[in-house]
Amino acid sequence: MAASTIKVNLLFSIFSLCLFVNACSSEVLTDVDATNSKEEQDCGCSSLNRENLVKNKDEVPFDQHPGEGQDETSAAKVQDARPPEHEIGDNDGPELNPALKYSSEVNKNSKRWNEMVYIEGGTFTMGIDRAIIPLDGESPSRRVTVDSFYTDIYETTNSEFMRFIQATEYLTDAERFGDSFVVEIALSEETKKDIVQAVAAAPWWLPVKGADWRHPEGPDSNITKRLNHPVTHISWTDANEFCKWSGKRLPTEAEWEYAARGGLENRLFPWGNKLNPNNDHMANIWQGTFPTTNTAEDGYIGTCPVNTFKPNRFGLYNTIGNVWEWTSDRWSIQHTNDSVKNPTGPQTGANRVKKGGSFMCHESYCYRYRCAARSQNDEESSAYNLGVRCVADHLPEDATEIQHPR
Ligand SMILES: [Ca+2]
Ligand SMILES: [Ca+2]
Repeated sequence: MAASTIKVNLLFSIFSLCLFVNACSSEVLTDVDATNSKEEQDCGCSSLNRENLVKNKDEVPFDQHPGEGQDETSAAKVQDARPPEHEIGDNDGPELNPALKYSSEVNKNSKRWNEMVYIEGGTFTMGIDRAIIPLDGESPSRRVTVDSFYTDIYETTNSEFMRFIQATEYLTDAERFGDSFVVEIALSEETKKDIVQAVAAAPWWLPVKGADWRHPEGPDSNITKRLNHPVTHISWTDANEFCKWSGKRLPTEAEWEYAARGGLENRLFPWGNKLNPNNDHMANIWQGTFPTTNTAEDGYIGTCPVNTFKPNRFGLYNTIGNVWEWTSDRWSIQHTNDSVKNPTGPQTGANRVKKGGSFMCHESYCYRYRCAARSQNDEESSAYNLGVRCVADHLPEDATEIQHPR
């Protein structure tokens, strides 16, 4: 073969190789782009502070407003999206309107949701090595040891929070600022018509005047039939004050994750890796198309009673989903690979870690209903899907200890 032919063949081979590599690179780039866009398609609940508001919600692109420009079916779903009223059960205590009526008599008769379970300390794998949302600092996985503690088995209910307010006359941050964040599809037309601001990064979140723990969907809503649902619209500061008043404290992120994992190592969810084992719904999240249509296949459009769905192996309900839960840790996405004992997070930083995801989480926008997932808000932020679960070093006097079979 002539030298010139060999040279041509060699050049052709190199050219082909380049094409192949380039094609592979493009594929990789496409994947990366897809991953990034998934991250960018955020539910926006970490952006919920009052500084992120744009002045005119109509400046937000038209197609980002849920309910607008939708077909008739979607629009109907949007209109139906307010949580249905739940009938009061035998365990819910007397019918009352907590917005109007506070008396020691009421509290004496209302069911307590104050059960705690003892969590024996131990070492577990915290975080995940192959982060699903890397920007949240889910990785690396690391061995973490926590001491024994008690934890509430339920998210804090409206009725438990009402006891705190009645005893202390504490004013929550949402009440102090006069507003809190609610997702647009949960609002009545009456409430929506006066709102002129939106969250720039997530226009389906609106600041609603008069939204607070007693009025989850704004001034024309109440919690009368939701006393056994998790309290919402409480800031980190409110959550911290409530836990202290209860003789408890906020969990560290490590304690929260240790308890949520229930002794199962390296699983996505508290019950394993499959979201709906045996076609059972295990948590209250979002089914359908976010943010316009929630088909509520799990039974709930909004919050659910705190004892819904199966508890994990430690006896905890709804760690994943229903409402996000505050922790005491400040936010950072840098973690050491080293084994650590009782980590408490960084010493400085404006934001605090929240865990577990909420009824607003959908895989396409906010795949954060996982044990290793995490997000953050500043200490004064409050929202429609953010609550708390307290822990304690010693069992408080009025708490009931539950022995949960493992
Ligand atoms: Ca749901
Ligand atoms: Ca939860």
